[in-house]
Amino acid sequence: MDKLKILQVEVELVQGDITQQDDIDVIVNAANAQLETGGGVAGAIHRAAGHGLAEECRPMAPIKPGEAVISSGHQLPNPFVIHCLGPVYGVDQPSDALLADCYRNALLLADEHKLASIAFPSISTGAFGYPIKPAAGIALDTIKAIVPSLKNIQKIRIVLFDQTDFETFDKKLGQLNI
Ligand code: AR6
Repeated sequence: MDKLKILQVEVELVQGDITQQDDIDVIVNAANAQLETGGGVAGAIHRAAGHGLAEECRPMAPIKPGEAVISSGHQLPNPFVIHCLGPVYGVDQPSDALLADCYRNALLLADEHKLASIAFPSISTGAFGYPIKPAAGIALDTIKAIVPSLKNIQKIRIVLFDQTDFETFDKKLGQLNI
């Protein structure tokens, strides 16, 4: 299952690159606390957006684990970027609650800005070491719990870079009790 409707919101999974989601209003960055370019998904987003993104973000840094801030998308195809700091697994505690905060805060921030569509990467499961299986469960459970509070968002996409990560999320989506 790679698509599911929860109330008014379509939740979908795709395998691909978060910087190439040109039908989406806001993409989420798995950022570092300083909102600097960094590696992984953050590096890809900053490269695609151009230098203006880091410049705009500088005054908003540092952010804390679980926090989300919004910027414009610069040269990305998306008008906005939401930057979330995921927990470093086993270091920022409780990691599960902090990871859930990322998804919840990003969704609420996008909804406050009256955006209709949002795309997430798998936050914290790269350099920050969060195991993909529990991370997928937290991401999808948090989305399910927050959907009834959303007024504007109609599409939530999760973009998985790796095929195996896609399969893990796909299985969890199939297990979500709607
Ligand atoms: N599109 C979608 N997903 C991607 C892409 C992409 N272009 N590139 C990587 N991924 P990570 P974290 C996946 O390490 O664990 C950075 O250096 C990747 O396969 O980007 O939250 C920051 O500056 C993985 O599943 O984020 C921070 O210091 C997922 O994105 C730190 O890493 C997250 O991997 C954040 O670590």
